[in-house]
Amino acid sequence: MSALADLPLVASGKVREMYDLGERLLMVASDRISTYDVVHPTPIPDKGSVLNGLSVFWFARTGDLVPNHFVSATDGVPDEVRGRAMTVRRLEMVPVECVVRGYITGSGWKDYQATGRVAGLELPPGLRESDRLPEPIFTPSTKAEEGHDETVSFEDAAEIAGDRDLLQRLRDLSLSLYTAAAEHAHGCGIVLADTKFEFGLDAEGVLRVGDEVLTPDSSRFWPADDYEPGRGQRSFDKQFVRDWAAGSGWDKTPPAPELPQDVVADTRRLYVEAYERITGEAFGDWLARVAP
Ligand code: Q0Z
Repeated sequence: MSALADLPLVASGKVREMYDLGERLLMVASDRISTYDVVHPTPIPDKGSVLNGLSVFWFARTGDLVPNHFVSATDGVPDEVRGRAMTVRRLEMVPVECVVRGYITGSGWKDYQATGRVAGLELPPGLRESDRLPEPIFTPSTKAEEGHDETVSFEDAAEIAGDRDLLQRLRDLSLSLYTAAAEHAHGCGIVLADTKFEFGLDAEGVLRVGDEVLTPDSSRFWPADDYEPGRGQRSFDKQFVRDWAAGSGWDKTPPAPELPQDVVADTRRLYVEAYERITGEAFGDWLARVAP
């Protein structure tokens, strides 16, 4: 098995990396954590394995609904990153972020307050922050300059994708993935408020969902037992980091501060709890299942 250091790096994000395996790609999730878009110097042990394990779970669970890029969490995965990496098919990515919102929060809430609409979609009057929407909505976005995504209308996204029929398919697939996942998560005591998918075409022209899916880094997970509309919700995974950051005097500009060990330990527990609630599997069993 090749060592990670010998593989060509093809892309890197704030908290993960992608490597070239020839025919396939290797997607590696790190233990890094960001708040307010800034990565902390302190890792959260096992965060990468939790997120990767969740993506693997969802790819298996939704593969009959929507084809995806997942190949293996073991074959071709270097020993040193087992648990937090998967091999995937290469796709030609569609340059549109496929956001689905079931609840009104974040930038969607801001846009709704200013205009009564999100992504050009008219929403009912009188919604409160964090309210559940009458039905999930597709609010595509595009990568803007500063890495910050900009919500666009369906028509603008269709223009960017270069194909209106393709965007219609992306919308339908995104809504069906979100609906299936939100229903499953709700049964596990987690509100899946919103999420983001990325799609691409494989070598045979088959449309597949790629990237990570339905993780706390690509979605908002809220604990269902303290869900209450009319205010912002606590994040399932980052509540301790954000609470600590708010009381620390950090002004949310880089560099992010080191995290205290109790915040690290509490946050690790929340990630593991998210994995176990969603998958119904002990987190240790996931690690053992993919161990070299
Ligand atoms: C995903 C990203 C990451 C940094 C490219 N199956 C695929 N085929 C071709 N390209 C991609 C995928 Cl998933 C692809 N990204 C996002 C992921 C690190 C950036 F792990 N960029």
